[in-house]
Amino acid sequence: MTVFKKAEQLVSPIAADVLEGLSAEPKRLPPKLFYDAKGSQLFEEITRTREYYPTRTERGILEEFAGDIIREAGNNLTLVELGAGSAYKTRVLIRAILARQLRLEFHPVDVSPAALQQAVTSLNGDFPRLHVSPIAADYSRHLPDFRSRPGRKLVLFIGSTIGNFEPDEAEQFLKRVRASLQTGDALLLGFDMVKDARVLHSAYNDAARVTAQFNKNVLARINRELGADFDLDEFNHVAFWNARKSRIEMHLESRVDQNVYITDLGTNFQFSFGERIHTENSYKFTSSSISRLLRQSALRLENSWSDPQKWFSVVLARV
Ligand code: AVJ
Repeated sequence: MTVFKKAEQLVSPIAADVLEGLSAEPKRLPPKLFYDAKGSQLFEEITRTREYYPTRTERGILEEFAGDIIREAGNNLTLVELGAGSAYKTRVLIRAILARQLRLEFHPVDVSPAALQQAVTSLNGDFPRLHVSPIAADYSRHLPDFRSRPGRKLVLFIGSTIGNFEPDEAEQFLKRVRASLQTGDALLLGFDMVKDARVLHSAYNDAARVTAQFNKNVLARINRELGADFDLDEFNHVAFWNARKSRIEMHLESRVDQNVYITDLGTNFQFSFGERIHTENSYKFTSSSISRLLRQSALRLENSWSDPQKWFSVVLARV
């Protein structure tokens, strides 16, 4: 396994992000902090709620159109996936590729060596003609250079993860991905689309309150990893559709005036009644905002596939 990693760290790797975010005005915490073991499990649980449509909608599109998508992508593919993603969605694409070529090299790129190891073990067992070469890296900071590797690259960035980036960050990120590829290589991107505000609202305010638990888990994680004393009952889960910015916002709102001490930072943080910590933006797209983003990133939009309600789009872009 190729591992890109800084030297041994004495403090928790989340310390700097927490200090910076909670010292900012307004307070914020980056959404990548959601995904410790517990948070990843809660996200999986969210995808199974009745209200959260994106995962099952994208899965349906991939199941229906995998053959078309792979034919469009080209011959002699080498597959790269940024972020663990749901192994199931990747499997659908791997199966479609192996129906057209004898062997496939697959590079999952993820920060978590544990997630990568799991992917290697299960995929190798199920696809004898697949060779998995995992790359442990934080792809938002460091992208491996794929230009020297053989075959036409198909880079997967599915699950609408791109929706977590600010519009200018999404553009910078796609430009960097493009720079790690060669002319003729392809990207497969998943975009959650703008739709009825009630549908969007419910997806982030499920009745079983799994999303609320997922949001609050970031505080539980800070308690566990940095020795903080957040009382999860003293914060409300707040999620709403911001139409002007075309995004769902998630926040944690303090129910009282309170102080929280974080031992590993040696610092007290003050929260007033009603004060919010901004924990996530999940941007929603239109066909024109997708076209604009790809154009600005110097990528060619080659084809796209949707569900009948047009709630989600899977887009093939060409370098
Ligand atoms: C994994 C970023 C696509 O934005 O819908 C789910 C994360 N947050 N419920 C999304 C999430 C709240 C999810 N993404």
